[in-house]
Amino acid sequence: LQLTKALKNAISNHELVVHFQPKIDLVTEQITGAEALVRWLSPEHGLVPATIFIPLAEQSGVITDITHWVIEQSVAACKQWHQLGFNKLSIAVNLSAEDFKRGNLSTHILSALTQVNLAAHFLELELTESMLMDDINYIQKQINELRSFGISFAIDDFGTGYSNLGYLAKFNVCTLKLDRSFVKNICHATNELQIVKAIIGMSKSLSITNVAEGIEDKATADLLAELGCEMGQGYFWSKPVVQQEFIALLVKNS
Ligand code: G
Ligand code: G
Ligand code: NA
Ligand code: MN
Repeated sequence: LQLTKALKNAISNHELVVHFQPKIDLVTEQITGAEALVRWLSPEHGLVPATIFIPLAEQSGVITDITHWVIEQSVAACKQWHQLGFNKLSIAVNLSAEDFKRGNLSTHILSALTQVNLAAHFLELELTESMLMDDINYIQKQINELRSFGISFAIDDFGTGYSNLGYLAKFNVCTLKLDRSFVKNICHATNELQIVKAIIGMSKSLSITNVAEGIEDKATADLLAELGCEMGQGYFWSKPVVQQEFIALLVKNS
């Protein structure tokens, strides 16, 4: 309860920071974009993990403001990369189901893009499988609208939800992010390897791009590249970092 109260003032008190984790092309090893991950440094409670405060934000409704703020920060950061010459990079932002329950998500996204003059196709929105399950029509309508503006969508943590594969046909997703619970074991566990192989195979036949999450070593990165996975993310390259550090990574990587 105390935490929820403190969270309500976190934006106006400048306690939130967006970190960026690079997404890597597994063939060229170039940075192709980043995922935005919000951090809360509370003066009273210290660094509160997102796994703790995002659910609180969802329950209390503060998530709407947090999402809008994260999107504004993220498109501004992406615009800055472009201005520095890294003008192909994209930015991915996580959404909560709650974000679709107020009517003005797409208005906010469009105005954030307009404000910094960034083309919509540089923004990708990450959804979880469960979000496509409940209230399917309601959310699908907004997804279709956002898609008509050129925004792309990724399914996050793929394989850990109920995996009703019907939505893959219905939603025409561009990207599946392989959950790190599978990815971390592929070099040692046959079952995980076969699951990842099957997801990559299915994705190829549906023209869906794969991003493997949670890559922590070279052997895993190499094996995924060999299996035909296009992109990767993980501590092997970088943890999520602040904008200045991310720009330093871009310079080093170029
Ligand atoms: O990096 P990390 O431990 O913070 O992420 C933990 C969880 O919090 C992940 O599931 C991630 O998707 C979620 N998360 C991080 N940032 C955001 C955000 O800006 N919005 C939403 N909805 N979830 C986020
Ligand atoms: O949005 P999502 O649920 O995918 O959030 C990604 C989570 O995974 C975040 O908490 C992020 O900090 C974390 N993460 C990113 N790369 C790695 C990694 O290589 N290993 C581990 N253990 N976690 C990672
Ligand atoms: Na994510
Ligand atoms: Mn994930």
